[in-house]
Amino acid sequence: MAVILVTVVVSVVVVRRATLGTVVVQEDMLQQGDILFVDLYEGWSQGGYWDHMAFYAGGGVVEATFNLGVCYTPLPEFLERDRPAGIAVRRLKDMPGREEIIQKAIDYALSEVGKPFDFTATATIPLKISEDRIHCAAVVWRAYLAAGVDLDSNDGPSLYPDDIYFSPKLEAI
Ligand SMILES: [Ca+2]
Repeated sequence: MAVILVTVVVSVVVVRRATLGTVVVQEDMLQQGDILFVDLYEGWSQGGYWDHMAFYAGGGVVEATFNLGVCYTPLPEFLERDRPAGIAVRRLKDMPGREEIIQKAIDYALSEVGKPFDFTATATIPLKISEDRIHCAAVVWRAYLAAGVDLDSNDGPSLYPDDIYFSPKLEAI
């Protein structure tokens, strides 16, 4: 029984790692509107694989952290801070009006800078109902929603980074 259990657990871990591949991020591979997902090795997310995520606005990311709220962080600083974290990048698929959608999302994300952190993300379940307090997944979700694109792949009142990662409207780069 123990052997079976261990085999199952190992299989699950292998599948997760194989499925959610990470990349070495360099600025010249990114486009504005890309979404960066961060897997911290000692990550605290209990609701999925990814612990943190951010919106690439060109030169840096708009992100929400529990100590700064919504902020703009230069890309090198963002990449260096959590090293050696695993990072994946996803991008809005080709769709009608894609350029306008991304521009609206950028404008909205930047307009969110300065808002306080939504502690539902660290307390229990990251909710998406607050417009005044924003957590990391909500930064990205609200930006694209303002442009008419809902990236929450499973709907509901909660919003984990994984919910957005698995959106069929995004593709890996
Ligand atoms: Ca959801």
